This record gives sequence, structure tokens and C-alpha cells, in this order.
Amino acid sequence: MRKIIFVILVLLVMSGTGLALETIKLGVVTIPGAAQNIVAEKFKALVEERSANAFNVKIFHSASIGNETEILQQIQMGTIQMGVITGGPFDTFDPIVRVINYPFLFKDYDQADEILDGPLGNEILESLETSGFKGLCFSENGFRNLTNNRHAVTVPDDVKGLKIRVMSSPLHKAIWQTLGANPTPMPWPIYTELEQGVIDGQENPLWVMEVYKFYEIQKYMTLTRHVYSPHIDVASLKWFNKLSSENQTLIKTAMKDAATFQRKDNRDKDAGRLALLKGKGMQIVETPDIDAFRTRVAGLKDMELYRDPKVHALLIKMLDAVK
Ligand code: EAX
Repeated sequence: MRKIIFVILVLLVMSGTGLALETIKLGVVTIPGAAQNIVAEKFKALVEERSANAFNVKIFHSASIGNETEILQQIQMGTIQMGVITGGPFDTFDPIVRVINYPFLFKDYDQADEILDGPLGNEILESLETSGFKGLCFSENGFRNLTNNRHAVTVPDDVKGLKIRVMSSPLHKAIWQTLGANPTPMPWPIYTELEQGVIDGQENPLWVMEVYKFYEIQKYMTLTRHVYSPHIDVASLKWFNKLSSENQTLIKTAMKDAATFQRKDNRDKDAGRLALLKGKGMQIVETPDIDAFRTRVAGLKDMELYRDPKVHALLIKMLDAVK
């Protein structure tokens, strides 16, 4: 009897230390060094270490398994398990994501953290279950800034007629249309289109201009900080629901810790990045007329994009919470 109990115990311990290796496929569209990759790599290190290698995380980067929309479709189907995805392209899967991409919503990083890590952020994560995703947490792309190759932009009128690449998101398209630009949705990456002049400009956080060397092909940047762009760190709901509750906690906690690590990393590097981009010769408007930009897009909250009652209700709560 003792022997049998011993064998059972050994088997239990073995399953706990995970001799049964399970591979988690995780997709990002960006290259090593990018914000998404920093989250993904940290998550991989934490999960593998904390599970004593019971889980093996395989990162598919540089859009090697498709653009963000395609990665999300594969996660929905369960053919890959996880992704670190920019807020933009997510809003066609669940319009509630438009709430966090609302222009000029968060004043600063602290406020973004407080809201996204609190009950309002949680409402968004939970809502994703209706479209087949387990929303784990938010990491960050950062505050988005406009770059272009035509002229310096200081006021909204300067944006008029600029051909701007936007993410595949009706909201992002609407923002730039409202500002008078000529927005073209395109999936990532976009270096060639910028280089060839198919588009005049784009908008992204500072790290993108450095990591993707946009200073080589974009002359002007304006610190518009028009949208705080989180990543939504997700798993396939089908897959996640099949995990033991212990493993669910492991995955969730590791992603949360990876996100906390990456947000700090991103913020610590901001000042150095600005200096680097100046040094590379970009002309940077650091204090554009933000109030004028904000006023121009203020009507967006009453647009069709936010008409869904659940989405509208959350937007109102969110606008109230950031006052
Ligand atoms: O993270 O598509 C975008 O503009 C994203 O911000 C890009 O993947 C960089």
C-alpha cells in the first residue's frame, strides 16, 4: 500500500513539474527589440522557468504567421494559443476595444495604469470572451505620435491632405479623417510604403521610430500623443479553459509580470529615444497645439463607432474616470 501511494505521489509530482511538455505558440507582428517582443520574451522566460519547462513558449515574430488580424483569427480558432496585439486591429473583433483607443483619453502613464489595471480595464478584458479570447492583461505600445515627410505639423490644419497610414481599425481611420488627413489602413510593417512615398506619414510611439529606423525616411515628427496604445495580451479562450486552474494562474501571472516589466522598460527609454531621433536629424515639434487637436476630435464619442450600448456606456464611464 505504501508503495502504491509512493508511486502515485511520484506521478503527481512529475505531472506538476511537467515532464509532459506543452508548446505555447505566441504570435507578434514586430521584430526583436520591439515593445511586443519584449513582452513576449519576458513571458516566455517566466513561464518556462516557473513551470520548470513544462511549458515551452515558441514566439512567432516579424509577422511570420500573419498580420495582427490574422494572428487574432488563429487564436480564435485555437491553432495558436497566444498573442501580444496592438489595440487598433482588435476593435473589429470587439468594438469595446475602441474605448481604450479613444483619442486623448489618458493624461499620462500613471492614469493609463490605474484605469487599465482596474475594474474598467477588466470590463474590456472580460468582454473579449464573447469573441473567443481570454484577455490576460495590457502591456504597452505607448503614446502615439505623428511623423510625416512633407512638413512640420503644429496645428490640426497642418494635417490637411496628408496621406497617413493607420492601423486596420475604423476608429483610427475616423480620427485622421476628422483631422483632415487622408488615412489609409494598412497592416504592419510599413517601411517600404513610407520609403517609396506611397504614404506621407504614419503614427506610432517613439520606440517604433528608433527600432524600425523611421528617422531614415521620415523628416518630421510631432509629439501629438493622440492615442495611448496598449497591447492586449491574449490567449485562445478554448485553450485557456482546458488548462488546470493552477496553470491558468501561472499563465496569467507570468503575463502580468511581463507586462509590468515591459511598461517600465518602455518608459525608461523614452527620453533617450527622443534625443536619439533628434540626433538622427528628425525635426520634432514637441509642443503642438494639443487643445486644438483634442477639440477637433471631440465629436467622435457620438459617432456610429460607439453606438453599441455596452461600448457607449463604458466610454462614458471611462471619460468620467479620467477627468
Ligand atoms: O507596434 O501597427 C501599428 O501601428 C503598431 O503600432 C505597430 O505594430 C508597432
